[in-house]
Amino acid sequence: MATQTPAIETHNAAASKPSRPLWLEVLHGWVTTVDHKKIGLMYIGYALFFLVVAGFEALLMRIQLAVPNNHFVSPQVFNGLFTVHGTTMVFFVGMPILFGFGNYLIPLMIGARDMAFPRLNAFSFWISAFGGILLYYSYIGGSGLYGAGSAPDVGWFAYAPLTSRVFSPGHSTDYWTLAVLLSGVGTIGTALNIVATTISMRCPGMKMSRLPLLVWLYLVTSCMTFVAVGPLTAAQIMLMLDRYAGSHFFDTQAGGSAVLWMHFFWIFGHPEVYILVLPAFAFANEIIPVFSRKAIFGYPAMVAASVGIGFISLGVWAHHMFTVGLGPGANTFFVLATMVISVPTGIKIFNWLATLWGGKIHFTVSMLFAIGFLFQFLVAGLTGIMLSVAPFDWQLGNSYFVVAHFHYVLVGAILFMLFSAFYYWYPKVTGRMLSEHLGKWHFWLFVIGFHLTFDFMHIPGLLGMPRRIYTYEADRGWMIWNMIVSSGAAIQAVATLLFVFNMVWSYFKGAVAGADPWDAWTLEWSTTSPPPAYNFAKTPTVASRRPLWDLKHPEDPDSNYETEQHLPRSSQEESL
Ligand code: HEM
Ligand SMILES: [Cu+2]
Repeated sequence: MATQTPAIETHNAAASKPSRPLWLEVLHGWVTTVDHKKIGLMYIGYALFFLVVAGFEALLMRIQLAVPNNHFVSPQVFNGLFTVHGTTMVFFVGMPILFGFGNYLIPLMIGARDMAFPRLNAFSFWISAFGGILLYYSYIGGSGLYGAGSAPDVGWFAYAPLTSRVFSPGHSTDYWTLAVLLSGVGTIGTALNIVATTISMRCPGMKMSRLPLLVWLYLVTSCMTFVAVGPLTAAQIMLMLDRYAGSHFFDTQAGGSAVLWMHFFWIFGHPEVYILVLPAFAFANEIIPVFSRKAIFGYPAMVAASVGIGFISLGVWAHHMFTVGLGPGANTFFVLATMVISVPTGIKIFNWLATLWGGKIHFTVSMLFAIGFLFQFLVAGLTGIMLSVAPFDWQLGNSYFVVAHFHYVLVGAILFMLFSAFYYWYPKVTGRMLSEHLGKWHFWLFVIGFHLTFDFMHIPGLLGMPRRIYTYEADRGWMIWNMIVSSGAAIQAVATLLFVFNMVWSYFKGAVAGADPWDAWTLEWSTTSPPPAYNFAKTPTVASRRPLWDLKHPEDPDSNYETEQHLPRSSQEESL
């Protein structure tokens, strides 16, 4: 016995060391992971949690507004609700869930084993997650005008002078500023990773002209993030200096400018809505062709339109400021710039329709949500063009018509496409199918709820109902519409809970998916479901935009729908 080497002893000692309880082992694995798939899932899980929280906040607001002269919540609480609902939905639901999908899918789609900077990836997630916790800590630590513990109540765009120490003497505005600032740092980190991974981690043969469109759109989104988040972060630091270091950047009384904050916020704010919608477009570019059994129509035009949207959307921000008095020159420029953005967006809509045209359409739940997205995004685009006409906006700016418009984009387009993406990629992530039966209930309930809520929300807006009011008189003619809107919101809530139930139930009871349940064509479907930790046993080599399809369907004349020469069939089988 004495003869054993110390190393062996240490090994035995380690073996004999009481191992951690399983739950702790699992927790440790997730908390310390740098694996892009796990980080992607943590982003998605965290965002789903906040979707339920912010959805609940929306429901509370809709209960308050369902009838006139209601006192279900106080004006202060209502101010907190729309501020936290809007901030949460944009920064702690939209951004993390879309970057979560990007994180999970991009390395798999380009044939890589992970993101370029795995530790930066983990850091970006945890700092964004901390931002969300900080925002809700404000309910405990933000000592506002109403004593200890109050939510930020300055609206999601936090206009000056509402954010000054005079109007917001407590810390709730500081928690809003720091929460959003940290989420910005995390977003920049993730965007950096996406750009570096896409440029430097592609497998052999994956030229930029063969990149899945999803990856192209995340590349554009990430570049926009670099440009858009900086000005907001700078403005937030200026705000903190105004609040604690005696500067007067946004204090009009002391030579500063409240309009300066608006410019900084919307230079970020408008590109932000495209940073949210481009990933939704990315999902549509993958899902609509697969369920139409046709390659996407106009791949190069889709790339060009996305890059076009990326650029133009950086130059339209003042359409949020038509009522500020920037003058006819500036207003005219921003009216025209905003209208121009409908050209590349229109190209996308036509290309999706052209892809559907003549296709063998499979109406899976994922496809139903994608078709819903297509219709609703078109409607949202049309009301957007209406609001880009300055005189029209002078009438309807800050009314419920505007609230209906942006929810038509955020819910009707982005949330619909997110649901579609869940039904499409859930089998890859879990190895099981989401129930199509429950999914069809989810879809139709959500469609009915959505249209009751946001179609009818336009009407009180046209009848003069301003946004952010916590109640209204009975003689305004807004009651019936608000009742319909609120009942629609309740139906959306039920549909969303049904979706959450389907996600949990299918994880244990769903049909086994196999590697490629949809007969798709991008590389993530060439791995097992779920994919192994190392993604690919051997780095694949691709020779077209639809590597997997070409392998499975050599008979398809549409196969290799790319002009370039590609590898002879045998080496392909061997390479994949
Ligand atoms: C799904 C159902 C939803 C309902 C019923 C809903 C309802 C509402 C309501 C009632 C308001 C307050 C309007 C006001 O008083 O001015 C609001 C504001 C807002 N919502 Fe939603 N919302 C929903 C989803 C979303 C989603 C998915 C997003 C973003 C991804 C979002 C982003 C916003 C923003 C940014 C505001 C403005 C907050 C502010 O004025 O500061 N909402 N929403
Ligand atoms: Cu805008």
